[in-house]
Amino acid sequence: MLFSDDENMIEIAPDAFLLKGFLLGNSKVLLQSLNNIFSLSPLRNMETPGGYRMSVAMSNCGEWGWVTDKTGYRYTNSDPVTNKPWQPMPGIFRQLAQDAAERAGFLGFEPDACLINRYAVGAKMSLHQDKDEANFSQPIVSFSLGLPCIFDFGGAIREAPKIALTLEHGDVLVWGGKSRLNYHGVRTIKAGEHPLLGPYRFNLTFRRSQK
Ligand code: MD6
Ligand code: FE
Repeated sequence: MLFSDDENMIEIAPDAFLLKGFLLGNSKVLLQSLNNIFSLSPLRNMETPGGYRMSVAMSNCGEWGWVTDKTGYRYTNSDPVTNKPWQPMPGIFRQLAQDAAERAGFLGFEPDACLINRYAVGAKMSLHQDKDEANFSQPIVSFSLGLPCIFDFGGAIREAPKIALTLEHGDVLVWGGKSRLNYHGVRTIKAGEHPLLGPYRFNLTFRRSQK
């Protein structure tokens, strides 16, 4: 089903919205752009400051990219694997992210970073806050493609109660304002095969990382 405002936008918390099926109709063009990015800035499993290898493989596009290594989490304007700038953010990515933000009531979203996460079956992302940005005034827009996941959305402290959302191919989450620093995580991806994306879940997270 294609996106229609009223039925498919669910407020999950103050200033946090799930836009069911928002990307349907753009899957193929998104996948083409992703494959182009991966050919130039390959997916890699980065190392956490604690010395663990992440189960999620990552790349970035846009002016700034999120990275982690032994020395910590940060945004860089070049890819540490290739030592070249990150690939530009495709126009269709920016447009869809801005449109989704606007639907959710956030006008003037200007993302300068797009983190691309690829989850193989068995991968997960532990509960965390997104707080490496220099700018919390803009929302985060997050695209889900491929296999579904269960996404835990909590509160401002780690111990706060969580709601479990199923995120499916084509869904977009937009959150900012009062929810911008809420804890969240992705539970272990279950075995499956998506017709377009294979045995993977992809997540694209758009942010304003700099002032
Ligand atoms: C994911 N997403 O969905 C991981 N963070 O794979 C995130 O960590 C995330 O979806 C901030 C805002 C939206 C998100
Ligand atoms: Fe996050």
